[in-house]
Amino acid sequence: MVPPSAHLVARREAARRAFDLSRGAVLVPAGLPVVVAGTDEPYEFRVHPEHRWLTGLAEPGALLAFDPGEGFVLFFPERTEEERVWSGPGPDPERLREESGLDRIRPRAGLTEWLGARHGEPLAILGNPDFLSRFAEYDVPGWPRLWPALEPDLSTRLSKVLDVLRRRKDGVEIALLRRAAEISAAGHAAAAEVVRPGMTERELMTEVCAVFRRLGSRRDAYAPIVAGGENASVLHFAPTDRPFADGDLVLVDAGAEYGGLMGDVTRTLPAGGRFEPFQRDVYEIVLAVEEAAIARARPGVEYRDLHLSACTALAAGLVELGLLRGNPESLVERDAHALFFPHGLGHMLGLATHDAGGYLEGRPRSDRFGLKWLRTDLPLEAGHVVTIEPGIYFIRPLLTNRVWRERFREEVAWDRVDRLLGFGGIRIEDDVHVTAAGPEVLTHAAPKRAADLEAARRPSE
Ligand SMILES: [Mn+2]
Repeated sequence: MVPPSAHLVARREAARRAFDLSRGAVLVPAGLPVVVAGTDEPYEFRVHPEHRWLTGLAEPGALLAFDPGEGFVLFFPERTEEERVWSGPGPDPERLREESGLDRIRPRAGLTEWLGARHGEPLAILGNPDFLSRFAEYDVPGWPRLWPALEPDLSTRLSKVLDVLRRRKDGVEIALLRRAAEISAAGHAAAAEVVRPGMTERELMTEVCAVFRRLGSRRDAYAPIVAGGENASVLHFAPTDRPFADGDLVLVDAGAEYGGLMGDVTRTLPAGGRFEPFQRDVYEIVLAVEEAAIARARPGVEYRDLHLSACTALAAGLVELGLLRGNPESLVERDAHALFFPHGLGHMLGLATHDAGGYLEGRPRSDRFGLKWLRTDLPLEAGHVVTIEPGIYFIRPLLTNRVWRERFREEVAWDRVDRLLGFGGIRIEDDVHVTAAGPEVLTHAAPKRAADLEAARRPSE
């Protein structure tokens, strides 16, 4: 039988080889709880993804340590009597050993000695950098004397090594991502059934997140976006008590976390159960662009090319709608499409919603208006999991900006655009596992064809 921690042993072995250290030491702190200022209440603890990827654990205050001679050691916090009175016994070393597959599990009180024995060696700190300011809370009060010279270049190099390793998801991650995606899709399917005029953004968010919790997700992957009407033109809109009007489109971007892995799904729904003709025209353009990009998400394809093809297809759609004028390729070269689609086509998905490793080494981010918010620029490989999320929005701060209006005087039908400033926006987003056999859409169970969304709407009692 394969032990449940075999994949973690394999990850650490891959990291050990890729670190390629003949001397020196590495610390990977999990992170400490952060207290809300002015209260004695901590924010919900989120373990650093590098610590979780290497250990499978999410124990506040733990540190993974490594040196090429001894290998990996986990230092865990032992609780004081007072902590045991208020918060229970704390982590059990036997459970940590089983879950992580690590042989060396030691109380954190031994960390000072471990560091002292390696004094003078190059040291890298990965994981949560809170160690550098909160070393005393990690039981290393003598840190400033113990380690006067840190090697930031080594830390940067090793952190990039982990970014590269984390790109290709292993079997356990794929299984958890599938489940996170299924749960996320179920929440969106429920939203399509219950959305209606008079319901507020926060009420709809509650319906979606209740499905996530019931299906075993412990928390949301990110702060949910639920936006009715013009609010949907704000890319990261936080839901309010505003009720939906009958003709509103409602953009829902919400995902469940499962086993530390993230789901990330967006659907845009007609609040009244039917798309109006112009809404439907825009919707069909975005959907066709999304499906075409998904179909092309295969090993060897440059994500940036997927993004640029999507931009060209969106520009062609906007020309058809009479909102842009000209040849779609030249419109994209001039970034005119970015007035309506300013963000990137998507991102890597994993232990973080915007996961590590999105840019290939040596590729800088562009400062072009149409590319600067692209989060992914690398050739896709089997085992990558990415989102595909095109959209068309009517974003007031962009579309009323005099500089843009002057620069794109000829390309944009401004009189028509001005009448659409209250439209909001449409985004459609799925999570895609890239495989040699073709794209696996992990979130396929969330309906997205216009007719399916209209049919999903439960009749009002
Ligand atoms: Mn996303």
